[in-house]
Amino acid sequence: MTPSPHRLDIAEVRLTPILVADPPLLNTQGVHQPYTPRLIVEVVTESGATGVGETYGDTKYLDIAQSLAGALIGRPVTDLNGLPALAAEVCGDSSAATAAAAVDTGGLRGAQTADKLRLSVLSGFEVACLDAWGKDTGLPVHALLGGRVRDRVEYSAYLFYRWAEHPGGRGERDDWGAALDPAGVVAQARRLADTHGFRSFKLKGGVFAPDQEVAAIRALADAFPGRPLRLDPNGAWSVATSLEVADALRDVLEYLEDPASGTARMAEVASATDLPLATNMCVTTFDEIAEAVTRGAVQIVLSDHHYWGGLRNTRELAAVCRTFGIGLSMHSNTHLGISLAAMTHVAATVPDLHHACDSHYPWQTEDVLTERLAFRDGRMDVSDAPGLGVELDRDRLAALHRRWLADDGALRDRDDAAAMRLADPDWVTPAVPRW
Ligand code: GKR
Ligand code: MG
Repeated sequence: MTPSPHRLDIAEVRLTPILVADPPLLNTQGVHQPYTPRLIVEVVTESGATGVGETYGDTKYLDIAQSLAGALIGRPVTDLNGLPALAAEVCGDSSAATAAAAVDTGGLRGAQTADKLRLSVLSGFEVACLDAWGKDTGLPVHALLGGRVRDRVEYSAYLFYRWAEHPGGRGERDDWGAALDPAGVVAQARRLADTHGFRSFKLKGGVFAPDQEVAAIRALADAFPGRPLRLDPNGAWSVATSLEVADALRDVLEYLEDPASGTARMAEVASATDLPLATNMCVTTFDEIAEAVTRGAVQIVLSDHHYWGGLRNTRELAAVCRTFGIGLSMHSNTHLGISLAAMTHVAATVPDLHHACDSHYPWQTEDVLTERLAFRDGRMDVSDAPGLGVELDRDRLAALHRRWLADDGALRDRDDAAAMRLADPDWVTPAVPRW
């Protein structure tokens, strides 16, 4: 007799948009708002397992998530290969998904297309399905991805120029103070290293004139000799400026991240320097790989399971990178512990992970988990607990959702330029190249 298949059908999908406190971190487009939108996805199986996922919470992502949530009911939680087609079918012509290609002013992730939006939403559902599947079977997510090849995943300290507080004293105040010069950047790096044990440092650049950011990296190199350093101006520089910075820092940088905007400019820079270039802007979908590889535009791709449509696509990206001798690491945007756990599970399964992964997590003082995740010696232990190995704290989730409900809509979409205008009313999103 044929055994009946263990289908694990999805009985319910819950979507909870939240607003999470975010410090006044500066980037080339402006400053972070006091609260940032995230979406928590819960997938409940008929067997009673609940899986959690996390992704962007801006309105354009929420619209897509709502369409997808309804379509998942009654489908097997294990049918991950069916998710992209389902998403295209139910969201393909929704107005949010048809956003024309345009520069994404919030995420600093290069051109934004309907596909990219959909994949980012899909990633939250894929992670929730994997978590539910793991919880039902008692297997960790990394096992569902083929098993871990390392026990711990290394992360880097993510340094930001920042203000002590948000304009007008809005939002929560922390005790980090301002970091607006080399001494401030070094002090921030030291505190992050002392607290979390990070060994690599990435500075978010594109905020001040390049010579000031070169000075900050030099100060870091003096303070932390021999440690891997990176600088990321999010495409704010011209080819000539990128080459000047590459030349000034080639002895201390592990890589230069998105110095110039777009594959063509990156290729020009790459052809004239031997400093490796990394990107989370010009290669963020499979469609963008061929041109970048053909033109030799990037040497390291910074994967991000939100961008690439989930953990399994991240592994496929890793295989493509391996094929072409391109290095792999991980990009991060503002995120909570669910995404950090997901990042850690997939990173644990990728053999050729060449650099410490980025994570914004230390800047997020609020979370929706019962227990905050902790870096040890700059690393996250890979959990062997069922699923992602994290538990939702419903009271915390409800509190952050109440904040979202109470908002008049002003903060429900990330807009770093709008936040900057509260300090500088004449601020407009700078055109690239800015320098
Ligand atoms: O949060 O300000 C920020 C970052 O600039 C983020 O938006 C970028 O996506 O961290 C990212 C990056 O590496 O480009
Ligand atoms: Mg970047």
